[in-house]
Amino acid sequence: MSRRALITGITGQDGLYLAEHLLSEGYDVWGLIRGQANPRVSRLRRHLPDVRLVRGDLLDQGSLISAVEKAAPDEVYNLGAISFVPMSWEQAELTGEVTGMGVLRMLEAIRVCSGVSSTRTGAQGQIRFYQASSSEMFGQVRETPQNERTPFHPRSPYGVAKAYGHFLTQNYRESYGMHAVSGILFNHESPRRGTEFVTRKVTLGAARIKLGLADELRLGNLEARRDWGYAGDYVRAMHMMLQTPTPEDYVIGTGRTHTVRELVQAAFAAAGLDWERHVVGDRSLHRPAEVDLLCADPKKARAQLGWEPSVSFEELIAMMVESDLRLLADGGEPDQDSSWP
Ligand code: NDP
Ligand code: GDR
Repeated sequence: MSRRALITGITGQDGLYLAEHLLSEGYDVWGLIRGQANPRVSRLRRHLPDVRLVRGDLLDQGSLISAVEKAAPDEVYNLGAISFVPMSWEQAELTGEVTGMGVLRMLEAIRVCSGVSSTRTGAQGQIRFYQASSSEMFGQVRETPQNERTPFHPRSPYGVAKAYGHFLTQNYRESYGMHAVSGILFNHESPRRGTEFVTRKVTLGAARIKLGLADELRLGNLEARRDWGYAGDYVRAMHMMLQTPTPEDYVIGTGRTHTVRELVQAAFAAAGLDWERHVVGDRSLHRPAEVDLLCADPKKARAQLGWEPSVSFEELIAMMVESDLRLLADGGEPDQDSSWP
């Protein structure tokens, strides 16, 4: 019988790549979808008709228990979250509920459905759990590069909520013997990245300017540094983490860091443009507290999982610019259903 996976956040960037990867590995893939008429669900159905859908919401404990009962998964990947950092200041409570408490509700759903308690710990054949932890937990970094032992100092309500989910995942592993792991993933991007995140905003902006659809691009802090990799590579790591005999947490990133300015230079150069003629600084896009520098130390993942990134920063940005040029030249709209490459 094929193995079964349940993915929360399946309509997001990572959800789709992970579903594709697990289907290619022979999994029976289930996706948790929320809302009554969520437009992203039709896009998902069209791209991946083989994924089975189950309704539920990370805000609703009962719905998660029902979803786990119905899908009867061997593995649960908790990717659902409010993931846009600036939104977490505007809706801090909601971010805490979805991105933080959502982890508790998902772990509880698994615990209850598996009959695990403080006196009956997990055994062979239990449901394995992956939590989408984030490099945002390192925040104001204590050391560079950051590894699995680097202390956390989150700088946004999003980062704080992710730290809660991270420690809770560890705690359920230690309290109940659950096979629960956290992947501390650094920024990962793709042509499917949401248009609110800086890489996609820049590649789309450069493509619009190149095609004469816009003249300027407004951006916030150009000096922040991030370790940007390709989402397709990172979902392979999620799967690998759940296949190890003992559950452990892993840092996933490239080990290289670039400024937002370098990202802009690379994207505009790929479109054959001079960025300084078009990019305008906008103070209103700066954050109340910034994460200045992130750079992964992925040695543990390389040594224990054999994981390596396959796409360089320059290749990633060129791929995204090319995809956005094609999309806009074909008359596509980035946020519409039909536009997911
Ligand atoms: P996206 O923002 O693209 O996707 C977020 C997903 O969460 C969507 O499918 C959304 O569904 C779902 N979601 C939102 N609210 C709820 C809710 N109340 N109940 C159930 N599902 C909900 O994120 P990514 O794919 O980029 O990231 C996946 C995960 O990895 C997230 O947890 C993110 O925080 C984390 N992460 C991402 C990194 C990155 O660089 N991409 C790096 C490190 C961590 P809907 O369509 O219904 O809105
Ligand atoms: P981040 O990604 O906050 O790292 O979180 P984002 O792409 O939003 O920002 C990266 C950096 O770029 C700077 N920046 C801008 N950002 C946006 N969005 N828009 C702008 O106009 C802009 N100008 C400059 C930001 O200040 C920041 O320093 C992402 C998300 O996917 C999280 O869910 C995930 O956990 C982390 O990556 C790892």
